Amino acid sequence: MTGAVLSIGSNLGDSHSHLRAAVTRLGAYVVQVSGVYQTPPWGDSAQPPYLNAVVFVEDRTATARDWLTRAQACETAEGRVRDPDRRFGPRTLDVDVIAVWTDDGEPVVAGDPELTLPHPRAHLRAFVLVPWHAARPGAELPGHGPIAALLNTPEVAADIAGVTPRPELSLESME
Ligand code: A4P
Ligand code: MG
Repeated sequence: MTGAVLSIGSNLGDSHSHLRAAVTRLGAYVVQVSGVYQTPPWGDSAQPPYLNAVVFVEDRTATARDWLTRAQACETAEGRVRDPDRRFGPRTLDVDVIAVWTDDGEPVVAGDPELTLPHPRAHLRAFVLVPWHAARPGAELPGHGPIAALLNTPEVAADIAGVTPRPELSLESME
């Protein structure tokens, strides 16, 4: 069994609908969904704000690689088009595997460029950490410690003011 935290984000098209579609596609694996937040674009500021949330998933048989496959299937289903010249550019749906744990609670650590775990930029991203912390205040990002502490690092703290809860766009009823 593995549990995982997935980050879902969108800033093209009907973003709320793309997030809903991701939660629906993940289906029975979903054990909890964070609130939805409007977030400033990270890494490439010349694009609209995003809607972001995190999804907590579990599956008795999934490997870490299965979570990446499922994440990418969600992106493809929402018409995600990759622009090789614009790495952090706008997208209908981004689903990243933030961290994976085996059933004994051990985090999966991997340096493979195809699947790096924990996600190499998660500790820098208010759009991941704010929803995660709000949903699970005691959580830790493997290798980086408590999320509560990461929210106080300069890189993350600078972005927090721009992260706005959008409770009217809740995904929770879909669990
Ligand atoms: N990859 C390696 N590790 C992982 C992982 N843990 N999770 C590989 C997901 N993918 C992982 O991904 C590029 C490569 O990373 C793939 O080959 C995958 O196997 P991609 O999906 O082709 O392209 P991408 O999504 O543009 O990836 P990139 O460059 O890693 O960007 P990010 O990190 O996904 O950032 N701002 C806000 N506010 N909210 C957002 O959601 N998202 C991004 C995308 C930028 N800015 C954002 C947001
Ligand atoms: Mg991605």
